[in-house]
Amino acid sequence: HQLLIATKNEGKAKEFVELFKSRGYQIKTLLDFPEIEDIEETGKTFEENARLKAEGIANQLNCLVLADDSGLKVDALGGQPGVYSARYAGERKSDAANNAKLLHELTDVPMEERTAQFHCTLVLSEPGKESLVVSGELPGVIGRIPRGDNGFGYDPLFIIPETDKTMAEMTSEEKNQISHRAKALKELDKKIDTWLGE
Ligand code: ITT
Repeated sequence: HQLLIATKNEGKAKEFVELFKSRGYQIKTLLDFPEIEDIEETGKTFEENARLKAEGIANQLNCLVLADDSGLKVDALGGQPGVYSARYAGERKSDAANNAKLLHELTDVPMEERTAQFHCTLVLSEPGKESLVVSGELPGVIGRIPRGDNGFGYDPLFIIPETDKTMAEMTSEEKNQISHRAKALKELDKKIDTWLGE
């Protein structure tokens, strides 16, 4: 099967290529189609935004499309930045700017209250068919200084308490064993064959 991942995020794209290696799909991403315009993420939930991306691109290109809408939910911030994770510090700001803003917002919050979850919702879509929706979450703690150079986004601040490593201090193999994205993909694995046959 050929599968188009409706993402322009290089960090996500790299992870999906690795995650799908063992699954026997030919993967392309929107980085291979620079002429396709950005889909505006006007939804209020991860599912709404993932649907906008998956269904919008599937209808445009008439093919099988997977979209990922993901983000960081911080308990002390009432679940923010959530669906706004990519643009927390403003439109087209860097990951470093988003991380700096998060650290600033949490300045007075002690370590035991810095709990958070990474969330990932995946929507698989094909024109004329009800989309398939799955999600995965990963709990962690937001550190006080960024650590590590791997991964992307908030990975340098997201500590996995069991290992005391941030996600950016893990290898991509380690991250792909435990991540919110990997968990959502495992849910997709359980349902995809039935859905494709419908
Ligand atoms: P696409 O819509 O093109 O896929 P995007 O970056 O805009 O790219 P989202 O709207 O889903 O994607 O925003 C996800 C943001 O959440 C992302 O930019 C990161 O800041 C954060 N994020 C999601 N998954 C992450 C991960 O595995 N590690 C670190 N940060 C992550």
